[in-house]
Amino acid sequence: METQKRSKMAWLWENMKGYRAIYFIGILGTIVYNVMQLTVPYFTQMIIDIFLTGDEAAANLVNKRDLFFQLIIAMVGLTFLRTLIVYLVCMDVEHVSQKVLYRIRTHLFDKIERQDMSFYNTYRTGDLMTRVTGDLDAVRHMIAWVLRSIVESFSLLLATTVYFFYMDWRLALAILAIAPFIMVVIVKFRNKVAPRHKELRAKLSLLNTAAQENISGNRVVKAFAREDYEIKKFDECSVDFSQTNKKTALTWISYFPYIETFANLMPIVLLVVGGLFIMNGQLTMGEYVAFSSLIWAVQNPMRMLGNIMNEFQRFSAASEKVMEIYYSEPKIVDKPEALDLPQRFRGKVEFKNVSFQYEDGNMPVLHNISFVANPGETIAIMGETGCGKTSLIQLIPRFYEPTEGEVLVDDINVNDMKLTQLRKNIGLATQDVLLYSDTIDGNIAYGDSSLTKEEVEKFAKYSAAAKFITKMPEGYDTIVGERGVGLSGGQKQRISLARALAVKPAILILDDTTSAVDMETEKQIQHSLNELDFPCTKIIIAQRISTTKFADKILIIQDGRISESGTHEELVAQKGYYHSLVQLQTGEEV
Ligand code: DGT
Ligand code: MG
Repeated sequence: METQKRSKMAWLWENMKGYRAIYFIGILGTIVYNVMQLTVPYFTQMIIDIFLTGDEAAANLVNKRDLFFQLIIAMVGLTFLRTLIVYLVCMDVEHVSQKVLYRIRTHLFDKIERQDMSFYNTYRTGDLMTRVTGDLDAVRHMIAWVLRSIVESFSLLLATTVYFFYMDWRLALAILAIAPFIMVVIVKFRNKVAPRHKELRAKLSLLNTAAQENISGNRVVKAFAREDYEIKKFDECSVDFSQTNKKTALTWISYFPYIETFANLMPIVLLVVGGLFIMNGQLTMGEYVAFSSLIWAVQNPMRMLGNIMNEFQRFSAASEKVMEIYYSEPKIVDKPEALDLPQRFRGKVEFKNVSFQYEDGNMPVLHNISFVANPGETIAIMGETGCGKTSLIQLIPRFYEPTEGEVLVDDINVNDMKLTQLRKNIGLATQDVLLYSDTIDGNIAYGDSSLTKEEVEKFAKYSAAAKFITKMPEGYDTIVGERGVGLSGGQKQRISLARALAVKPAILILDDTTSAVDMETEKQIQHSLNELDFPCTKIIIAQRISTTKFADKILIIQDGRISESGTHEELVAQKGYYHSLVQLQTGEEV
């Protein structure tokens, strides 16, 4: 999709904005220190030719003593300078790579955070975690190591080639004639290793997903005593990953001998051809030594290329995954012409012929739903499990958009509102309660951190949570663990209710929020919901008649359709589903 439009390197380049100049200096430094590698052999060649082997060697040693020492000092000095440059270059590229990593990571998190509900249905947590950790590191490695190594190899190779040709072009040609063979091997290797890295990356994601799901689902595992089963399953993922890893490494190893053989042919060619040239007087001994001491500078880049190719393919596989998220866009966003509605909403909610189907589902879950909740009214929604209640209420804050029909709040289509303004007016207590690893106080004040302690306590009272909170050793400062470990289901529900109330919403939506609390507590909650000190429309999904009885309107949903609607008395009189519920729950004939 979008990912394909921009090449990986262009994407990387784009993200290096602001650091390109200093990265470029690093690359320049890389070229400099590699070219400097030639200085030692160059001076060695001079020393040998002037002071050791030439006809005037003995005389030069006496007459040109100064030159001798100058050459030695220059060699040592340049070596130190070179080391310093290498150090600075490493610092430089590391700095840039960390900055770019930080930039991309922040962008990714931002993207993930702003995604739609459907995004979270598509991507698994473990996979997303892999993208922001392992995959991103491969991107960083590209900047810190791969690119620099490419420049390093090529500049060294190029400088040496030039120097070789400068000394003796025929010998240079003879040695470098081997290079194309190595190139062919490298290209073959690349084609082989690219799919391996894709596979490896997918396996890592599976491994991380398995770990993540087991850690967060540990209670289910324990409850079913499935530890051994899960350990075995994880082990399989782990073995699979390590085997793929081994296969990837073996791919390189299988090509390595060819490259080594060709690379090792170079000194042999030098020995044979160079030897002949010396015998013919075409080559000085100093030049031969220079060739010989620089042969590694041709061999090494050739050897390195395989490694570089390997890392390049790793980057390629990883960056594809990172870019997918990087360029992902939530589908549910503010329209350009979205209305600005900064005032508090009145709280009218209306569904007009709404039908809805999940994008990844194959059947509509809601059919032609129409109802109105006037400001301040209480609407109860009931129905069998899976009939579409949660799906219905999720359309109000526009977590999903209807496939047909309209959802209106204060007579305006929610699609025409700004998401933050719409959602700020809605207090939602979801069916699956998730509390953050924070204090109870922090959890209740999640939607409005400016809340005073007194207000937090007031909302805890509204949701009948104050009593059990004050009984806790640290009261409102008690930290509730990850996912609220340490609290009962009903306690969590009540904190979640307080959290929804604390934003003083114009529309309060409760999805089965009192299902786990006892009848008595529920009654208290009911009472305080009627006594709220701010106007509020309530849409309450519940299973108990005691909760829904006093609603202004009760909607019965069956298979995604409203089958009955009216007040308690009206529905009882209809003698339909609601009537049978009443009989079932009260045990009385009504
Ligand atoms: P509950 O909470 O058990 O009382 O059931 P409801 O009434 O809240 O059911 P709901 O709205 O969660 O699900 C209605 C149908 O939609 C059910 O067949 C499952 C399906 N469904 C729910 N969430 C998703 C989803 O994210 N994707 C897809 N494809 N289907 C979903
Ligand atoms: Mg539900």
